[in-house]
Amino acid sequence: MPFFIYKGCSVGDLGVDIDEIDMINLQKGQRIELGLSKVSVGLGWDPNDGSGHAFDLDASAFMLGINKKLPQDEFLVFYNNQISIDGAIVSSGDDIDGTNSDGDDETLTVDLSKVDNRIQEIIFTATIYESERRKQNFGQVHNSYIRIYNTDTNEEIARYDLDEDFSIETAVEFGRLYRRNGEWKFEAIGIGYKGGLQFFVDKYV
Ligand SMILES: [Ca+2]
Ligand SMILES: [Ca+2]
Repeated sequence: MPFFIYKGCSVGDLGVDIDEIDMINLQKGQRIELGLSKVSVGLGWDPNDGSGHAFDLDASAFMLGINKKLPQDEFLVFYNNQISIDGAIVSSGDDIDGTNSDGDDETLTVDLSKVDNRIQEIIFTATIYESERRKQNFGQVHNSYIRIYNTDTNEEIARYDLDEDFSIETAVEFGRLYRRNGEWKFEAIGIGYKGGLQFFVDKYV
């Protein structure tokens, strides 16, 4: 089943032109043992205060099996599927312009105790919707960031400031939760791309 990555009835390009991969060093490869059962990924940004299109950033989660692919489509949590089939990841919903909050505008909450046994890792991404058609990149989106934190204590585990660390990119593979010896760990990935959600769909579906 092909993914329906468009919102509503809008039609634009898919932004699949991946011609450059930019790796940064900040926190890259940082690994942490979580020792907790609930974590949240927050994506925040300021609305466009100038003319032109709204900034519509999207947080997504790809839940992967041992072959690094989704076992089934419903293990992708994104704007058109706001809960994973096992109920482990729930999205707060799609903010289309960054006006939801002065903090996190979109949140993915993960209950690790509910994750399906087939899932070995969970990849988190941030992308700009229709970035190519709207001629946008993270550098234009003030105070844009993605972070992961302990849901119960609000203690931050890792964070990237997207407008500074990925200023010329439009998609970021933020990090991954993965199982090791029955424990969940987190690794910051921090790789930016010029593309959209379709790039990650092509990679993991
Ligand atoms: Ca959004
Ligand atoms: Ca905001």
